[in-house]
Amino acid sequence: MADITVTEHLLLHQKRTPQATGQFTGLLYDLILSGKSIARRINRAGLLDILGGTGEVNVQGENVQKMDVIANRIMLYRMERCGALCAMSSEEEADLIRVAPEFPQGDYILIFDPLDGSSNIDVNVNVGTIFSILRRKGEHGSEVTLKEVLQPGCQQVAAGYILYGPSTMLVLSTGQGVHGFTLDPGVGEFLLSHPNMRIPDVGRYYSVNDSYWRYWDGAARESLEFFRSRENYSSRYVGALVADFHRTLLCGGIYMYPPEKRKPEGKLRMMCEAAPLAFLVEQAGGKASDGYGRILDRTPSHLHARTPLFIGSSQDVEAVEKIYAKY
Ligand code: AHM
Ligand code: MG
Repeated sequence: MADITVTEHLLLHQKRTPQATGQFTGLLYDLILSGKSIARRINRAGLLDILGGTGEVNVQGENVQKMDVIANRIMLYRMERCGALCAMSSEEEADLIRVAPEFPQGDYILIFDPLDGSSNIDVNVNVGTIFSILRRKGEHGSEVTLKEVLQPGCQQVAAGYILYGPSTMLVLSTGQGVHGFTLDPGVGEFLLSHPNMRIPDVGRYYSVNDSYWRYWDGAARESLEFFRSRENYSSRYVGALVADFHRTLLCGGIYMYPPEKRKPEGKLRMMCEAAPLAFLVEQAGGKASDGYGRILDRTPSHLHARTPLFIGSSQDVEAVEKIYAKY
């Protein structure tokens, strides 16, 4: 089979979708380029002075890693110049970033976690960039309002992630299935390696940080017991959502980050983590829930809103929802 590059795939998709414009394809192209730049640095992490923390604490109250800052800068620099965006929101930035007037303005909004799982980077374990793309509702060229950005996940026009693992992978959906591309470092291109990804209806692995058990309510504890007591289920937890999600997508199963007494909203961010992965999982035939309902139906109250997350194989997520319904 001839190698299909992600650019060829996008152009083919653009031809098949009448509403797809060159602007959107250009946006993805620059996003992919940003991912390649981040991958290049991460691949040499132990050789460059990019390991460890900066000593700062971000808007989320978490320690900022040097590589968080680098990945965030790469994304902001390139994407502000791409011509397709009017605004961006990053996990590392407190406020909405409006594209400066000296750059061409587009109609899309980019939400991203520049480096998910960054506490793993010092130990050379997978990390990734998660992104979500929305279309603005306001008039082209006018100042974007926060309300335009706070859209429910079902309105995303595209979502995906770049996983920096043993190989670098791009997993992307523009609403027509999920497709995976692997970076061929020799060619310098992402090549289509996983067309039409589908998640099994029922899984093999459950993935949760059960050291927080003592902070959980009855529903979360019962959910863990449900999977723990089943035959053929094994446990896996990387501690980088993007990596745990990737395994769940390929092998089936469930990833859980329930609410806790200390964190009633859970830990994960709705806009830059839960919603884009929920979009992908549904496109692949799976489900994503906050325990009580579909993640993609929730409208975030603010840019950094958090949510509990149960995501993966449809039957596994349904089992958790049944447990939550009793409480
Ligand atoms: P980050 O985006 O700052 O890296 O934080 C989110 C990460 C997720 O990737 C991961 O699943 C989770 O935090 C792990 O949290 P915990 O250490 O509480 O298990
Ligand atoms: Mg994250």
